[in-house]
Amino acid sequence: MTAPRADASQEGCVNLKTYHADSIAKALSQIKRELGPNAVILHTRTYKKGGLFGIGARTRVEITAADGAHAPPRRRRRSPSSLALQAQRAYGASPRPSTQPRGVAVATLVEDAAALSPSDAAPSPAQPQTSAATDDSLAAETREAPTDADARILARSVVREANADAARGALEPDLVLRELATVKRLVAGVLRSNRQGLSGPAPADALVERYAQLLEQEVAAEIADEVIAVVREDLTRAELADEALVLQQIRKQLAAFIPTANDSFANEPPTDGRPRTIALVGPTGVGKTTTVAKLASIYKLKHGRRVGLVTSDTYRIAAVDQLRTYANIIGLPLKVALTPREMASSCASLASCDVILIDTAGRSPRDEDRLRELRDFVRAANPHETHLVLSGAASEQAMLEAAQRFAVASPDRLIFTKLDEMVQYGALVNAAARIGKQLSYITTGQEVPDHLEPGSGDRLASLVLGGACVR
Ligand SMILES: Nc1nc2c(ncn2[C@@H]2O[C@H](COP(=O)(O)OP(=O)(O)OP(=O)(O)O)[C@@H](O)[C@H]2O)c(=O)[nH]1
Ligand SMILES: [Mg+2]
Repeated sequence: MTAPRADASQEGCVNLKTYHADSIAKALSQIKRELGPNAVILHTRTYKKGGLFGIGARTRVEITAADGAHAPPRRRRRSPSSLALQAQRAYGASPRPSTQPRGVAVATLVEDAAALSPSDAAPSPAQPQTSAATDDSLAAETREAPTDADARILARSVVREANADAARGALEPDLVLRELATVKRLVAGVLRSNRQGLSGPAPADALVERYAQLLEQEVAAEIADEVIAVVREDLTRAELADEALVLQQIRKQLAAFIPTANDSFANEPPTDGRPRTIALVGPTGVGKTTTVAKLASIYKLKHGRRVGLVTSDTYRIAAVDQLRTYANIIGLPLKVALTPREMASSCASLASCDVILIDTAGRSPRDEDRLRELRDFVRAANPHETHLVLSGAASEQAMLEAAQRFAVASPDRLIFTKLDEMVQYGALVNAAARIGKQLSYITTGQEVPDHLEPGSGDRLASLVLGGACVR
């Protein structure tokens, strides 16, 4: 066992210190001794030290903390408002008022950690929770005892670091699980300590489990917080003890963050008398052509519509052949448009169809010339629906960047593909909430037409909460 080590650093008047220890409990204990019970945790991570070629290396915990006198102020939790508004606030153009890092008061966590492994934590008399924050306007709220939000901040930090370490291969899977278990217990401890005076069993265990699950699935912290807060407020204590009900409510609140089209395979013809014209745009290789084939097949074989296909993808060798193969199998007319003018005439020539599906060439989100060209093709088709196709196998950042760049083509719907290749589904919720376009379809595999479903917030929320991808 190695004694905890602290590296002090002064940033302006803020007393910041980084502690290294064998366990969270030891580090928290030392932080409390040196920085006082109001110290705040700003960052945590785990890493390996020592050993030879990785053999026998010890796992160490690094925690950066500031003394309570300079703790970033806590904000009062927002009163619940419409979830759409909350999503916009979480991700919209106007950022939240404060993006300051926030910390978690140490005292309660030390006691929780001590309860987990008594030998690790130094004995510490119970101390009243007060804040030394000097901002008068916030003084009242910062004098509150540590809240669920504090525990969640620590949980988020540890889960984020553990996920990042795991992604880099720096952590063994069982260590990640142990970290997560510790976090769950810490969060549960704080939730329980805030419920002092209430009799009966702690009702929030199901909520704690689900909160940790949302974080593990990489649901954005703002969304996870909001979901948990709303469910906690909506349900009575007795209802919070009902795991099935908690799960159902969390799914409902999470689903509310995902705008959904609700008009997949719509029956009514468009009011302008033209065939329902549907274009798919998106980055290369995300599954546009396959999805066009799935849609065409379902429209024709399941809904009995007359379907026509147009492709403007003449860049990739064999791209036309790929769609032609599907057109021949399903028995559909296919037009090839080399220019925007040909796109318009191709659509006009399919006027007797009920539905026209347009496949476009995949474009790099960074290729502005090609994106403008794509925009001209789409404009010439004048579609009723333009679906941005994004692969769930891509990172959330890549999805958001693609959404930004493909805005030139004015998409009004969103299709997520390749859900069968995903391990964590939180990025889909985050991206859907932030992009703000209606989710029209999801695809869950390569098979035409089986692996396509209408977009559903409830379905994505179920995946996040452990549902099966392929039905
Ligand atoms: N696992 C999985 N693979 C899929 C899915 N949808 C499409 N694919 C596969 O992804 C690959 C690319 O699909 P395409 O339909 O050619 O993609 P695209 O967007 O048209 O590609 P470009 O035209 O080159 O931009 C193919 O191997 C498809 O079988 C899906 O939902 N899951
Ligand atoms: Mg294609």
